[in-house]
Amino acid sequence: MKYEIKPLPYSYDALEPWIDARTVEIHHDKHQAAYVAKLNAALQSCPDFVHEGSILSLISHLDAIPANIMTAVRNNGGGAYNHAFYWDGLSAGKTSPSENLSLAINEAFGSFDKMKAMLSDAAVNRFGSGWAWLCSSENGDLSIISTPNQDNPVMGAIAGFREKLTPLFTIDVWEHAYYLKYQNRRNEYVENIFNIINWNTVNQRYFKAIS
Ligand code: MN3
Repeated sequence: MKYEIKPLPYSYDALEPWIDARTVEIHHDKHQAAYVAKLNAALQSCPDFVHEGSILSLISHLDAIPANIMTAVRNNGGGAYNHAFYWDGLSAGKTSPSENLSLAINEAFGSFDKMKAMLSDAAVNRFGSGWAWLCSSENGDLSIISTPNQDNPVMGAIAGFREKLTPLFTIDVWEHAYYLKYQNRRNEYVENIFNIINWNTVNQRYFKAIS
């Protein structure tokens, strides 16, 4: 048993012109694929962790992973899961936040534009490589955080989160996510991501987080 890479939910060029086809292809077929392969390699000695559940459940319970492979699972399980989550949160279609989510955004941040500014800041100012996240608590309160490396808010205490947060949307700010098209202009990449957010997916994630 092995974990498989989750196929892209659209063609390589679906996010053009905001994210170019070549970047999507390399990002999914090479970078994401390498995380999945390294996750499988790390778990070779512990096959129970492969057929027991999803990669999400694996990285949500890192304290159950044997110490000698925990860091490999954290980095590569995070890498495998975060990328699938990232792709699912993007699409070229016109979508918008649900009424429920809009209310929560206004309550937490004051307005959609303020949320956008905070999420952009979290993405642009993440030092080095990592991710920016829009998250929900169990009672529906929204927050914005960033994580280093391949950490995900569901990793909990091991990644420094005291509260259980459910990710709703993420921006990958590793250079491989944007370098071919944007080079050093991470801020432009982040600005353009807002043209291709799949709010249908984000709405569903929010609905599930508070159900
Ligand atoms: Mn990436």
